Amino acid sequence: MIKGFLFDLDGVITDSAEYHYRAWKKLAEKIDIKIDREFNEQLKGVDRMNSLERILKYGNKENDFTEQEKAALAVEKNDDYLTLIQLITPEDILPGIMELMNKIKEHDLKMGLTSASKNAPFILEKLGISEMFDIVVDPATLSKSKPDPEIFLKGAQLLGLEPSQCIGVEDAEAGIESIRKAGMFSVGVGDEVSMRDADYRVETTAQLDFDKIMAAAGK
Ligand code: B16
Ligand code: MG
Repeated sequence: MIKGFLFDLDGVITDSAEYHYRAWKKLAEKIDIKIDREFNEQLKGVDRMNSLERILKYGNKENDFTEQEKAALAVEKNDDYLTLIQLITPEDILPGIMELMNKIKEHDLKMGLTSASKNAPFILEKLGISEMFDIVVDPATLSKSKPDPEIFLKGAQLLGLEPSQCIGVEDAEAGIESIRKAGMFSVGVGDEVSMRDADYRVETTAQLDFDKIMAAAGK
């Protein structure tokens, strides 16, 4: 029986995925690497340092920087990202998300946040929805990035639930893999190709419907 939902943040609750893309694109251009939206799909859900490594590899520059230089590049990207997310307001909650979260609360189910982003608590504050979450997994406490299941397993544990009692909601390929490996029912938001492994898929968050999701998960 389903007793809780675990939500990804970027690309599911709000479109901060777009800000990550813009900040990475700017940084990549500075070091002569051109990235596009198609490549960006591979960065979604992947933590900061691993995202940088993927960009460097994509530009054949994986051996061009020292660890210290890489750390500085990651800081530069994050500073840009922080500037972009200052402007987030409750109006930036994606369509359908408040309705879904309200239904979850009405049914007395638990709710947790399983975002790889170290900036997630700040964004929840900006969106005005921090208090809706029973738990927020701190990615700094994890040893492995999505697609490893660690973050979703930790989320279930903090909620006091078995993984099989949880539904995970994601927009990233790495995130869906993480949910599935954790042994949870996965809800994917996105196109058919990137969400091909999701147990249940919607094209956009506006189509997220509590009753349909629960029916698909077999309650
Ligand atoms: P930060 P999610 C992920 O968040 C993003 O999808 C990914 O693009 C980003 O690199 C990662 O968080 C780390 O974010 O640099 O803010 O710590 O999708 O898991 O909510
Ligand atoms: Mg995401």
